[in-house]
Amino acid sequence: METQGFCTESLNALKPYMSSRELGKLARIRDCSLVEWIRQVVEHLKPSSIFINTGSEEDLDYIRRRAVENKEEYVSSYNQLHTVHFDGVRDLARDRGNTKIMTGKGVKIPLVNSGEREELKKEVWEIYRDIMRGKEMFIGFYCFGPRGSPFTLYGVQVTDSAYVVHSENILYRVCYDEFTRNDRIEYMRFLHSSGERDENGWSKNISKRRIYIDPEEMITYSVNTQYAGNTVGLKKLSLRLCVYKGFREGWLCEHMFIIGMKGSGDRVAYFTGAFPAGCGKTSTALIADLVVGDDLAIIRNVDGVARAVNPEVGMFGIIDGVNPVDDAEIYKILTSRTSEVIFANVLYTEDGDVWWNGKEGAPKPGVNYAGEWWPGKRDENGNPIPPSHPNARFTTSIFYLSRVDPRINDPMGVPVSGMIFGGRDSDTWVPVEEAFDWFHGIVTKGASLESERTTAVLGQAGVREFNPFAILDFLSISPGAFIDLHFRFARELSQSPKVYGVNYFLRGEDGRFLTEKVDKRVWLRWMEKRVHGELDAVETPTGYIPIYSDLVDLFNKELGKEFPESLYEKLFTVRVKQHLDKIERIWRIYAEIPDTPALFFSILKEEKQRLVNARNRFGDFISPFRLDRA
Ligand code: SPV
Ligand code: MN
Repeated sequence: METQGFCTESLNALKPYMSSRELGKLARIRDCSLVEWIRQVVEHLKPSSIFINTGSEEDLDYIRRRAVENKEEYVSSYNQLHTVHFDGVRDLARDRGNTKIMTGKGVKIPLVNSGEREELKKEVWEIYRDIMRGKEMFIGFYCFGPRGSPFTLYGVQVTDSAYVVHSENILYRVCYDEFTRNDRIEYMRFLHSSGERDENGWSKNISKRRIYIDPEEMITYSVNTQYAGNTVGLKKLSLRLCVYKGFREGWLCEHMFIIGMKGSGDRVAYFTGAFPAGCGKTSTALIADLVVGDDLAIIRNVDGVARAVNPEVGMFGIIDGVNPVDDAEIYKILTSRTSEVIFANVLYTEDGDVWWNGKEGAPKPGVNYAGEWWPGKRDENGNPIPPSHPNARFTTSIFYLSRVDPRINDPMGVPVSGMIFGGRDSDTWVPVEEAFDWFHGIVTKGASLESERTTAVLGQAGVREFNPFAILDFLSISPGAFIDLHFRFARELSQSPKVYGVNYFLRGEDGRFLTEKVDKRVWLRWMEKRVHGELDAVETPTGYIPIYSDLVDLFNKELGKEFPESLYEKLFTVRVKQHLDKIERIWRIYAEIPDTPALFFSILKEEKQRLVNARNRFGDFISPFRLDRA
């Protein structure tokens, strides 16, 4: 009997691979070029069966069950909604070296790992040949943004990993229905296979791990890997596609959280924030009054206003160190009976419990990211193997957060009052500083972002890694072009967001941190008042900083803490030499990037001149008390 559906020919060819029930689900998809692409993929990868995820409760349950049956996830004996996944001991993080942007012949992108499209395609396609033999293929349809929003992108995931689809069912809105209603949606395609897996369930052929991203065709290829940053298409693979699409169309796709800070009355100011890994991004998001997103933001110009949506509805967060005192809310979610959580690379104990570094009680023997584990276990070099990995993660819904902002579902997003950039910096940036204007902020805060890689030795400044906009790993265009995009974007706005630099990692002469974790709330509160024009500021050569008396008030109101004058002076001293050295480093990097806009260099040059002038007048360390109010 002929198959019924919009795309009969492709569907007929798929018949041998899927049950009539699943074929029926696929037949409702209106875009025939998508169904035809699926046919081509299926005929090449040769899965033994295909499952279509419509997002129904039944389908979501089926995916959860298959993840367990495939030994991709292990269920906690204390909570059926908690499962543990292991990526494999050599597959615990993003693979920078094997992640490449596919480009045309001879095209090189500065600071971005890339390769020629046709060559890479040929290579990865060869690896894919017959790779799903004996395996089930899962196909999921997702929205990358709120339903019915002009911001939203769409994505189709094709994978042999139930864990990947399970993760996506938590992290994104399942939008099968949009694909059955509309044949004109533009969508991203994510093709993934874990490849052959060993007795631990880990991907075997790590030497053939590839993550290739084709921004022109909006397709990503990922193979022989399981770590979500490499496999979950809508997470970081989509980010590169989104950056590229935004670049072409004149809007921003950012590696940023979106938070709200409340002011007097029912006033709320929204901020987006970019921080390299381990610099306080998640903790800032969670300390805010309202959370719209914790990792990604799509920002567009709507009637002259920059507005942001979070394309996600879940969190893929670092679990290492999450404890009941410092991270009470996340801890509660991760130990709640009613929350659905996938734990990755934690310890799965012999009694079926989940344990990570930070969890109450001592770890019992069990299985962890490196196989069987017992207290005191060492690796072949004699180094102790921790019970849970430092990059162990949790995947859970953002809606469990008590401070989630209902406007996360607003198709028009939230207006952005400020953009925050923060890095791990022991000696240069002050705790909070407002840029003179958008262009100054983009150049000296966003594009100049650096972060120290190691802080293991007290007092010793670590190696600084350049990470513009905290997005270097996810750029599909030149950093110069990305800066230019930010310039262009703001020129069309009636008012650009303010730009802030923050630094939670300033150290004193004794090597100790000068600020406490909770102080973030004060810096955020100050920003909220600044964007409403409520507070004056002190003008330094690098931007506007808080006035001492305002911080005394804020520390008192917000945290019930004293804020000594001496601490203010230490925190907000302008460290001229450190700033000049930084400008030197940043200048040298961009001097090698041909498409860096001329405006970038002139703004940096002006900053340098202001610092030199100030040094001539005040010396190398300038107390904020010596500077004038703006
Ligand atoms: C990050 O590293 O920025 C993450 C985790 O959010 S990953 O998915 O690996 O990118
Ligand atoms: Mn991230």
